[in-house]
Amino acid sequence: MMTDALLRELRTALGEQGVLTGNDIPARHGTDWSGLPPVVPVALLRPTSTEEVSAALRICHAHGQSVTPQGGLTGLVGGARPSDGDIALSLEKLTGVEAVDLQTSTLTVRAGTPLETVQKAAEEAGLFFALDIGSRGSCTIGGNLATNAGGNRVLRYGMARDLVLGLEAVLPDGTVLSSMNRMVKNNTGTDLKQLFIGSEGTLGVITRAVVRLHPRPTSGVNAICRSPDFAAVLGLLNLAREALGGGLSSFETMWPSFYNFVVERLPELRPPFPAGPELNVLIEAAGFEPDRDHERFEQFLVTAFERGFLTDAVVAKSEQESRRFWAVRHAGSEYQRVLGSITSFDISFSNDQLGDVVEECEAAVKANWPTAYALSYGHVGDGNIHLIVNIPGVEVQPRNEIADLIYPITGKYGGSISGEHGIGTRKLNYLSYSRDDREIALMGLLKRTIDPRNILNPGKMLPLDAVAGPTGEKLALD
Ligand code: FAD
Ligand code: LAC
Ligand code: ZN
Repeated sequence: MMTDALLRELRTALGEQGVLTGNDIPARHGTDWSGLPPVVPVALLRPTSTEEVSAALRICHAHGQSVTPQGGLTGLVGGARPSDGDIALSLEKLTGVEAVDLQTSTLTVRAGTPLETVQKAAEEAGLFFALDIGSRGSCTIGGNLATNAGGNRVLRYGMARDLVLGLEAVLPDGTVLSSMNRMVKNNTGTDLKQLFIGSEGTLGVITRAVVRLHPRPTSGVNAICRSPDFAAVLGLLNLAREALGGGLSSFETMWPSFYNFVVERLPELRPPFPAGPELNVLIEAAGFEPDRDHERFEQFLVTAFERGFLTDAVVAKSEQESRRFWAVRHAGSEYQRVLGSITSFDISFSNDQLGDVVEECEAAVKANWPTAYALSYGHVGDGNIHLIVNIPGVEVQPRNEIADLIYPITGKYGGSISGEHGIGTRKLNYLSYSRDDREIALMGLLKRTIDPRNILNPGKMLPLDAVAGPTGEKLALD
């Protein structure tokens, strides 16, 4: 519980501006993009340095006060939404690119910096930061690492995890762990930074990072292709890998359910094809030989057409048109506005299963709610799809019933209940579809070891009973 003494100590450490309470706390700190109702934190901390983050956590730890780390609040699973009685610790004042190093192709950045700022800083230095997601303007690099974000270019450059060389994090008791490594190779024991990447702010607060940059491509081609069925989409993917090689950077697929909804309900996005039964694939290729890259892409399309992998294709003729294609692909971010409350999924599989999975999931939803929308799209190159469900005219969407249809299908195919968005609180009850008892027990043991007072983002990512133990029998080998 927050006491006057705790508040006083925090104000001494962070200054008046660093600790907001009551009506001074901006409403947006109550929740994230999960659609969960807001919970006003008991205080909002806005540290401006690693030392202040450390001081704040040391004080909260001593008082047994729970803390929710917050980045750009674009998370989709409730990870940054405070629980009752939590203090929110926002990284919004810990911003800025500290250095771009051309020799090592690395960039050193503070955790609260928006992703788009990092991308621009790399670009200004003539290099390229490959992580890219639809929320780039608002999400922060710290949040991207805490969630191990995926996005549009995983196919070529990997997840956020693959783009990090060094990390600084503050442990729940205030200890600063600084591994601001710029080396590519460093096999000196357990890679500790990976503990914090993807653990959703439950093991430490990320304060700084060293990220990898890549050479900046000098040519880019974006096209939307129409494929008659999912087998053709897989054929198209294999051919794209073969024909475009390392140049292939995105392979995003929109099933007819998703695409036709955009055509009918969001015509202002000007999708290039009319509604139809085909699948639509947004392909991005980026290279270093502008003339030859375009030629190679054209040849790839011709071969794909000859082999029946596509029936039509539109290649963007300008930057503006490329952006328009991507806006169609990112139309999912408009769905809450158009449909109201939605239930969304972020499931992943080996990519050859996606055709059957989508068919089964959409059919299961329709069988229960014949008028429902079940809209499928996603990162087929990575085996990761998003499914958006809405039952029209129903004010309180039956989220649990919908989840109880989709997650068993995910389990049946041996898939993951989260390809990229994480567990937060939204998916806590379903973790066991993707992780067995021993895995969950080991995660609990890690949490207890690093955060014995359970003050950092408690109740997120791991069910509380897994954190409380016991672990003995569950971890014992047969
Ligand atoms: P927040 O939402 O503030 O926090 C997310 C989690 O990280 C919380 O658990 C929080 O406690 C923790 N956290 C935040 N900062 C820190 C820190 N410094 N240290 C420790 N823990 C921290 N995600 C994808 O993976 N791929 C996509 O393609 C994608 N597209 C999106 C498109 C839209 C339109 C939207 C709204 C979201 C999308 N997302 C996507 C989800 C979201 O943007 C990502 O999860 C993003 O990485 C979250 O960053 P954030 O700064 O907003 O974090
Ligand atoms: C996307 C987000 C929702 O891929 O992950 O659009
Ligand atoms: Zn996604």
